[in-house]
Amino acid sequence: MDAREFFDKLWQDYTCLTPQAEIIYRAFCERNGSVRNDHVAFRTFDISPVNLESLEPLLWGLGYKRHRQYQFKQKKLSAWGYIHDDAKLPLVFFSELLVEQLSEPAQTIIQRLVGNVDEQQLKTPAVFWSGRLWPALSWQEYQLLLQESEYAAWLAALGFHANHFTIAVHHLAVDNSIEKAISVVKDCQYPLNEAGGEIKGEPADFLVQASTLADQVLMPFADGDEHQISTCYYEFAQRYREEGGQYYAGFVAANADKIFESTNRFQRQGRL
Ligand code: OOG
Ligand code: NI
Repeated sequence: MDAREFFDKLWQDYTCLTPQAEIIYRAFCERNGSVRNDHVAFRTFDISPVNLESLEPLLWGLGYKRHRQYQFKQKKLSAWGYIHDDAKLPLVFFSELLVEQLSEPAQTIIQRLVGNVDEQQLKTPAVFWSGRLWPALSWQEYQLLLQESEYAAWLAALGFHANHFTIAVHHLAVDNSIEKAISVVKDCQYPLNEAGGEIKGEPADFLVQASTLADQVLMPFADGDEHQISTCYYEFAQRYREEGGQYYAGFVAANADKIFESTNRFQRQGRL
């Protein structure tokens, strides 16, 4: 599978879970002619065989290489940014949850889930849209994870998907500032992630970002109940050129820390 096919398939899976992305994408296409994807993000647990180090060779196979590492102490996450020689291809942000830092009960749940993974399924890049590779957890287990790590609950319930795609605002013909991009999203009537303010970062960071709040889906849990949970969101990134004239190709940990909150459904309920 080449990188283009990879991102086409990834987008299909992502928009199934995230109908807002298709609608917002179309609105931007209509106004700007074409829309480029700045980056996609993936989430995983730092437990073999699904940890970042085990899965990233699949990214090497697509032509990506490691760029820079990021740490999120409070969220108990570690991440890498990846770049490709073909500048037309999106960047990749791949994070993993440091499971040992969670409570024993949370660790036990996650170990059980990961124990169900069939390693055969981790051999092709299709794993990145393979969804849950373990049985549904109970609503009670979901709640336990949610109390400690919203990321853990999201990943346990949904499994592997692109967590988001990102419109490269700096490449847009018309809506080429984060403010203009935000106004298009508001016209589509999708709520934005307001954690840390609508706009994350400053031009001095070479990257300013905004994101929607994740869509919601009715998800069946192991005990037979169905509950609304957050799926995925859409992001908007405006990059600035560095001294050499090239666009900044990294991420900004302080921004990312707030972007992660886009899947936090308590924000939607005005409780965050
Ligand atoms: C990733 C959040 C960070 C960025 O652009 O800084 C991020 C996630 O929610 O998994 O995407
Ligand atoms: Ni992002």
